[in-house]
Amino acid sequence: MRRVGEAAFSKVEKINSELFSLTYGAIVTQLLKDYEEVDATNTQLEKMGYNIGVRLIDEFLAKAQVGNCGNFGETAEVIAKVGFKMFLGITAEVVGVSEKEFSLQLPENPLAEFVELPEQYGSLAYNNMLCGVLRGALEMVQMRVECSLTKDALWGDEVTEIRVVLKEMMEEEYVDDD
Ligand code: MYR
Repeated sequence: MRRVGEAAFSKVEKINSELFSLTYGAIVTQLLKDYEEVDATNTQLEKMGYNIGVRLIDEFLAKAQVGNCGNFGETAEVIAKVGFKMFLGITAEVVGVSEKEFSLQLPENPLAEFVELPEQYGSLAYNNMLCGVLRGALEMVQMRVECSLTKDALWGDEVTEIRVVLKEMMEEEYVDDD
């Protein structure tokens, strides 16, 4: 039996996780075909993620009801424990926190179930869409960040890891009707 509130949060549980992973794989495969090289595919995955992130933040803020975080470490915990749970059904570990940086480690990764990278795609940042999602979502709450995939289980690392670096706290834009 599921606990109310826990499962109801997770979009991923609404679709079969195998289908989710296969669908993401199909997107990556199509990008590799279209862009014909790994670097351009990595860039495109990040951009697609960014476009998702700028939209997904509204749902996150509406459902998660989190207040303003006091520091970047708190932001990291909110993303790791609430954001990842809400959209991917997993939680991440926060490591290497400082005033302007943190890393998120994913012990498991629903995007990459059953995936193995062929040798010629060794430098493919398969999970780069997640970096873009974080960049897009955080930009909408006035944090301009750079995100990079620093480790990936698909590269033989023990975990998949995303490094997030805060570049700037952006000024909120006010529209003056007068
Ligand atoms: C704050 O620091 O004021 C709180 C803002 C938290 C922003 C959280 C963004 C959540 C993005 C979820 C990403 C899920 C990735 C799959």
